[in-house]
Amino acid sequence: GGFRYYSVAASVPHKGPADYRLTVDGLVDRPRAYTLADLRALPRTRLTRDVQCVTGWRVPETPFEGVRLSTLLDAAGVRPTARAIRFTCFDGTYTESLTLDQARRPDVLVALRMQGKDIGHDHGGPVRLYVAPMYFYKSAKWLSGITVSDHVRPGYWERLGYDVDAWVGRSNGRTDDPTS
Ligand SMILES: Nc1nc2c(c(=O)[nH]1)N[C@H]1C(S)=C(S)[C@@H](COP(=O)(O)O)O[C@H]1N2
Ligand SMILES: [Mo]
Repeated sequence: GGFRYYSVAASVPHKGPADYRLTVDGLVDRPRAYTLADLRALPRTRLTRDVQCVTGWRVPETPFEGVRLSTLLDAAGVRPTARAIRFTCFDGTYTESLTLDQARRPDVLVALRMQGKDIGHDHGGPVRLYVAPMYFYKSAKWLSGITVSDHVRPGYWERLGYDVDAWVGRSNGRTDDPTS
């Protein structure tokens, strides 16, 4: 459907309702591990935007559905010294980052559905991050950890040169023209 399958890990375990967990920890008052059922019980947000990979491919008007990251952060009680979020994945390798202000945007989701279906394994299911206003490398697949911290630690591709602030059209040397 226009997507390319990307994984920096050679193989990724499959996880589902029985063994999936998403931990929220770090500079929070109430650390927690969510099951898939816990996440599915929370209020949902639906967003339809173009998906844009920094290498040029793009999938127009892709619906995503999930829980706002800000909902999980509010539930955890973010401490005043917090400035950033680090995301980890159960592929054991990929990481991502956001500033706390970016993470609180209403268009940043802990996504459970994509293209009208539960997110399949290849697209990072059962749960991936979805950072709608940024290039798709920010949208970490197989999300397993959200750690609140006092500084941004650049993620996997960011240590290899991609911009940490990955706004579509305004980063990585790109213009607003999706074909350029
Ligand atoms: N865990 C993990 N998440 C990841 C990646 C990855 O290699 N591993 N690749 C990123 C990049 S560069 C892109 S373009 C998208 C690709 O998502 P897709 O495989 O669903 O098309 O996932 C992002 N999230
Ligand atoms: Mo990408």
